[in-house]
Amino acid sequence: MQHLETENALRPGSGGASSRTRRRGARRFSFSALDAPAILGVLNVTPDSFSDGGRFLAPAAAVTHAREMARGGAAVIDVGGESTRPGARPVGRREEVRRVLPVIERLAGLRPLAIDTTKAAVAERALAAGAALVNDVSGGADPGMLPLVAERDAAIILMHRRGSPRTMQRHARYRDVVEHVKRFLAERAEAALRAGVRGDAIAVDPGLGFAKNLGHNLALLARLDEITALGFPVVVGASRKGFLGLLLGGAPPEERTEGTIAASLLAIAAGAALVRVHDVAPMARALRVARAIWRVRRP
Ligand code: HH2
Repeated sequence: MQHLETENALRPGSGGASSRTRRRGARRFSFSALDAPAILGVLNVTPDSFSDGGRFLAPAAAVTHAREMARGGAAVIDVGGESTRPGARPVGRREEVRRVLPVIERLAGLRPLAIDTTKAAVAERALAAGAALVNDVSGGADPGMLPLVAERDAAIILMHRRGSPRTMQRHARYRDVVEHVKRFLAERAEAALRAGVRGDAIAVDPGLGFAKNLGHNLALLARLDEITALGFPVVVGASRKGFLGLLLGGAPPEERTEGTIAASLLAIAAGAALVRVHDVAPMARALRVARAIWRVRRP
């Protein structure tokens, strides 16, 4: 599996910043070079994440967990220093950098690293320290984010959400959630291309649980093919989310692994390229079985 490409491997016509503006020798991430479908392992370096808050706040614990996820089958590790759960308190830029930077520095080279942030200033430090992707749950809302990603020749995951973690559940109202999310993601991907981000460095994500109720989450999963039809790799993050708890009679986050795997596999069957999960090893085992079956059906 090859994740990182050299400058020379850029496919002609894939768009992006001119080679003059790219940092020389920068290692690059291409979604097209991923052995998709693949797993994005979640590493929350936070005290308050909804399912694993506080477990990986110490850098040593975070690094150990990242290594476990890499061994378990994660193709990419997603490092985050700010919880986005409904009601979460915002974290200042300095504190976010303080949490993630030591971890990114120690993990550089293990797997391609994503920095899960909405702040361009945090992304800048993380990219300089070795991250190759930005995972932006705001879809690149910070005016500095898309130009930064283009200038650093990095990759970006553009997610749909409405409002902030404190207000988002108030915004869970749509005439047609799939149409709305699709239009938003198409517009943000266009904005990324216009800013100079390479075409094969852009992925989109419907943002399960972000200003979405149970019906919205199910509609997005059931009609995911409408999102994959945009032509960009699709990332899906169902892992341990509240809607799974609702479907499982109020099961707490630690009892949502099977639900996560079911939702993630169905997302992959509908064309998702990456699934973002906490429980990497069980997900990877399920994916191996599914892949064996799909290989026979579609050689
Ligand atoms: N979900 C969460 C955080 N980042 N990124 C993408 N691309 N897609 C998602 O669905 C997504 C995401 C929320 O999950 P988690 O990181 O486990 O919780 P918290 O935000 O409380 O840290």
